[in-house]
Amino acid sequence: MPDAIYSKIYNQIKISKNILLATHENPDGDGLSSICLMIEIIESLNQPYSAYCFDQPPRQFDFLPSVEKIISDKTKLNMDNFDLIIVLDCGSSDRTKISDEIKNRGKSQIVVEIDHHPKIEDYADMELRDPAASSTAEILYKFLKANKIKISKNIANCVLTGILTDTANFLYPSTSQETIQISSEMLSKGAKLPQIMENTLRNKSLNSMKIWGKAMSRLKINPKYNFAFTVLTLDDVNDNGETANEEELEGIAGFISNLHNVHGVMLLREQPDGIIKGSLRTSRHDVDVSRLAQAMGGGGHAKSSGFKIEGRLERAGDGWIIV
Ligand SMILES: [Mn+2]
Repeated sequence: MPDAIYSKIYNQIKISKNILLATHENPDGDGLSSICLMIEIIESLNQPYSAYCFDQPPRQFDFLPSVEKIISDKTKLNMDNFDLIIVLDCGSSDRTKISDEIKNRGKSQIVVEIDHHPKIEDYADMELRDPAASSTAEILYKFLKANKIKISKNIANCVLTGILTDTANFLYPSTSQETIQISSEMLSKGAKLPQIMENTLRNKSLNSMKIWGKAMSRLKINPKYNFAFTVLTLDDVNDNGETANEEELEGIAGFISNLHNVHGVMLLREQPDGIIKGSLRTSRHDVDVSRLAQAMGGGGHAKSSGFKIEGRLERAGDGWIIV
């Protein structure tokens, strides 16, 4: 990445009068850490800003600095007031749920995109993208270094949380030597590893453990494609009158990708709005599940991607069909 883009974006932040930070719907640890890290930078510059996410951050991320400042009520934003919009960790602008406002922006409004997903859409005026980076947090680390911004304890916590959650604690092949080096440096800067682990990994309720169990017990391997499949219906998720949060269910596909000797895994999960969410994972270097996700109208990374389709899941013999 040429160094100029780092300072160009930093200068734009410094000269802007009102900044909007945004990340994707159903926010994950990387998207939220990236927003919180940018808040640290912007507050230290005393710049006015707002932070927006379509869905409220899951409570497990309450430990992130300033996460309570992220608003989910779009009516509280006057989009015309922002002269700089920074979109973090979004493969496409649709995932911000303010893509109309972004695409139809005024002439004096600048959009900056900072992301590690492969490029599928050109909507930003300035783009800081590195698909080889483990996480958006890892890209922001380089942004901090290039601009000689002091890494406080809060910032170190954000970088480490983003890296750990997006690599499943260094499990995914996106983990590079540099990822580990950066993480080690964040520990020396005061990042609280036990607190991050406690909140992001050891956070499962009894109810969500049982749901995970259901997904495991239904696993089947399709011998033709050597691909493993499983499903979760709405009834499975709401069984005990308790609903597991998105983040708790999100990890299931990652876990079943530990299955030995398959090309990949797919989890189909019914959502309350009549949509089925498909999550694809592979731990093989020679398989790119994002191509399958794209064929289904979705997207994502080579090792971790997803799609959404309308419908419901119904039992058919010893399998399942989408109706
Ligand atoms: Mn990410």
